[in-house]
Amino acid sequence: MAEYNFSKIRHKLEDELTDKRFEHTLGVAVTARMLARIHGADEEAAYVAGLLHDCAKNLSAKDRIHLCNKAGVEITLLEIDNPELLHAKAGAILAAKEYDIKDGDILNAISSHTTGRPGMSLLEKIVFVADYIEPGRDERPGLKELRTEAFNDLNGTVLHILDTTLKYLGDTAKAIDPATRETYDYYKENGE
Ligand code: DGI
Ligand code: FE
Ligand code: FE
Repeated sequence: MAEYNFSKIRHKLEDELTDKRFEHTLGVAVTARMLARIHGADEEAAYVAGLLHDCAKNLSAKDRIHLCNKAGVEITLLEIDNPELLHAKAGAILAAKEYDIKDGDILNAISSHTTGRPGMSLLEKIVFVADYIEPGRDERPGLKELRTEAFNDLNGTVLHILDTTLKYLGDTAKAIDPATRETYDYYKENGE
């Protein structure tokens, strides 16, 4: 028997998310699965992590903060001011609690998918990249090139996405999470 009940997870997500977010979720899951095949990661883990990466997207800021506090997950003042960021950490908690995910690598991939983090695992990079390039995305800069690069050079793609995100955040005067900056610096310095 397969390790994960994909259709049960999909149905629950369909109930929890808006139609648009659910479509995005399916796009990320399939993209993550293809990237996993190309780059030699576990395809089922990538698919499940892709499905669940935005599972907390419909929660209120209050509920996200509450979930993190209850689980003992540290949150920063910047995250409280920009609770959009917290759907990643809250998502990992929800995935463990509501979707019975025990694999720490999958939970990390959900938790790090918005800002990235220094020293990401292969699976984490795959979900981080898939979130940006899935076929339903049309609003983000550099997509055409990144979609090709992602299948050739995953580490380069991570760096380019972070570079673009930092520029975008600078343009919109949104607060830059230190995690986004640290992840960029790390991949610029280390390459992988
Ligand atoms: O949840 P998605 O829309 O699929 O994508 P995501 O999890 O990458 O979240 C995207 C949002 O996160 C986007 O509006 C930019 C924002 N974001 C990413 N890094 C930072 C950030 N927002 C702030 N304030 N600071 C960051 O460093
Ligand atoms: Fe997200
Ligand atoms: Fe997403």
